[in-house]
Amino acid sequence: MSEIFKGIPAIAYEGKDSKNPLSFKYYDPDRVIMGKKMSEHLPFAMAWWHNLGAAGTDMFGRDTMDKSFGASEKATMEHARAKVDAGFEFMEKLGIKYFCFHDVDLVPEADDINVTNERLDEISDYILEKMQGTDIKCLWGTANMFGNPRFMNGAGSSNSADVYCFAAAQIKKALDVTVKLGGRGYVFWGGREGYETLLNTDVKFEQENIARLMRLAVDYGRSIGFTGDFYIEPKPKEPMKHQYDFDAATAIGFLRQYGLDKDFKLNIEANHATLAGHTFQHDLRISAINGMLGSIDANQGDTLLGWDTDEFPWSVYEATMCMYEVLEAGGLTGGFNFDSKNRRPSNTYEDMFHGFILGMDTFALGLIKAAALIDDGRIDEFIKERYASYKTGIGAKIRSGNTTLEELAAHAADLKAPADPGSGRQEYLESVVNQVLFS
Ligand code: XUL
Ligand code: CO
Repeated sequence: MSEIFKGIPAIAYEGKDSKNPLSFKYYDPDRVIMGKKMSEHLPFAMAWWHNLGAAGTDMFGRDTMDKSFGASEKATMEHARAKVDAGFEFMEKLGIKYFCFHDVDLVPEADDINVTNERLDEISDYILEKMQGTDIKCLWGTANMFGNPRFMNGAGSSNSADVYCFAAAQIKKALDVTVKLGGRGYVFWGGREGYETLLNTDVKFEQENIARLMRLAVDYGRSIGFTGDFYIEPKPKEPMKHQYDFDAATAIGFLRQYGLDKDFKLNIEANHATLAGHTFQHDLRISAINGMLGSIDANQGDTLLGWDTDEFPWSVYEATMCMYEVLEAGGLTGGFNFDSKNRRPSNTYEDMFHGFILGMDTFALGLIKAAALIDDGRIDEFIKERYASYKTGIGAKIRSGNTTLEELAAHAADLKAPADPGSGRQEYLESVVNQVLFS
């Protein structure tokens, strides 16, 4: 098989002073941070759809990039195999150890689902073959239940029982392929699970159906030996006006309501959190404190645009606060999937590498700086001290649950005037972050 990314060498760590665009400045896989190698803290993954599929098309213009990878015609099995070849060469050159896929990223979808499934068998055999002799693994798989017109009214939330069965069929096959490839996780992103108008929607009915489909997926997955985590990937909108898995808190409530919280965690995507009106860090924190921080779709949005731009992450502030949450949570069971794509005008093979180098270096720097913030200790210490009034006296009674409303009221009556809760010191804390980041 001939080289696809000709002239692009294996990308090595050269350090922060290197001017070589095809080198890592911060991602040094064997460097140990807080007792673990960088490569273990940061199980990076390649998203099949963006990296091997997306070719720059937007609402106003067609492809700007050539992602045929040498195949004579796109959307053929020849092209599907060329994508596998390109994907493995790409991951090996970057030292990426994981990939993520939707069923229809791997093969062109046929009109007949049985034909699509045969194609998936063929391509997963080929992927398995390519995995032999490498240490590349599958992070997670998923079914695309949003692209085909049959899903226009939803998949698990569809008004049509037949469409619901097609969703089930795709999930079953995507789980088969995920298990075959040894995937760590399985994702549900409900792109069409929501509504355009409440005038035609029975929300309770739809949510019950989605939960049932997830339960059936868990039961089937466990029956074929899938021991990994299922994930919900929250997103508030786009493509639907309102999506049920709006944000981490909403998805956690849903999972608990339907008894799915033992099998599911969350896959938090930076750009989805910001679309929900949160910071990336917020949705990570909410997931972590509920024991549900599973995996991350690493990207970033644009504050000037109100949609999901899936940019390669380059904000070191965001990556640092992300890694701070991940370190404090004790790590991920999943990994960091670059659900990120090159900008339309960045249309060469080299740009594909620049995107990943940027993303990997940004998270490596975030990891280094988050560890430094924790080591510095001022932030953690400040937070601990801020709640010191709960350590003794009436505060300790509140925390232990050993009090009554009357007792608290009597305490307040004795005090007569409100006590001074103390400064929040936000500006000071922000300056600590800057000092750690730029020293
Ligand atoms: C869409 C998105 C998806 C999921 C997988 O916004 O993030 O690509 O990650 O379906
Ligand atoms: Co995503």
